[in-house]
Amino acid sequence: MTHSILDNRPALAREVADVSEVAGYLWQKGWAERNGGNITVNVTDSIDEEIRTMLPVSEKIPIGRELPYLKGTYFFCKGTNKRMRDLARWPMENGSVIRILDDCASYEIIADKPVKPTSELASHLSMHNYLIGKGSSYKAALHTHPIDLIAMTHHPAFLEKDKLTYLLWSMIPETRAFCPRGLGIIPYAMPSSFELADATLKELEEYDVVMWEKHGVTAVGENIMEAFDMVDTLSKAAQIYLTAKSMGFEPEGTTIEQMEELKLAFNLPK
Ligand code: 2HA
Ligand code: ZN
Repeated sequence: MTHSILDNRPALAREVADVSEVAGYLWQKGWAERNGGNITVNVTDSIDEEIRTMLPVSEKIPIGRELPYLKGTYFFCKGTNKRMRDLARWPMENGSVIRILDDCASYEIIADKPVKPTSELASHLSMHNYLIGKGSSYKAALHTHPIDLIAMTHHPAFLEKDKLTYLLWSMIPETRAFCPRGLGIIPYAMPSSFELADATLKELEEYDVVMWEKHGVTAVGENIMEAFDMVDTLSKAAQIYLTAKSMGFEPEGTTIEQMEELKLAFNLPK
């Protein structure tokens, strides 16, 4: 019988179970080819004293930058080069808990196995650092590769600020209500780069979901389900647009007046 740090820790086990559930959805949606996409969740609130003093299963690993608000925090992270569909079934073999060390610039891995975190760790941890710094209650960051939304970023017209936001909002009212801050656009940048991480942070000031041009979507939320729901809602709107186009017409979209009405009814920010 092998032991897991999830044993007798229902709160942490629940966090990891939610990540596995979302990982399965990402695979089923066709958004997670091979090792595509990554998830990190700030699980510090579910960490007990025993884990705080637990010996790591890795060396100290540099993050590559200093992130002052992350001192003493813990994250569950998908492993680099691991598949979402495997994370769904065997979360502790395809993901791990990391402890950010007191220098705020390095981390170590805590049981069960020394699974090294995602290649996008720098951008994920930078996002968490930013969120904690501004007092946000958001704990989850999701990066995934939705086919429809990525396809749209291959058209320059859709890369103009808020063009996609209004188009997708106008496809079905739920999009406006459940993705109320819209969709930020980040010009193409090298995957895993600090350039991409910093551009993402800047857009998070205004949006909860950002498109990485010709690459994917990154979303932050209170928890992983919420982050997933926002991307799912946007992808649904994109599907409606594409379905109308494939039927040979330009979808009409809800009017500015109808959107204003929703804004008032739901008390939306934009
Ligand atoms: O983790 O999606 O952007 C694989 C990726 C990198
Ligand atoms: Zn990616």
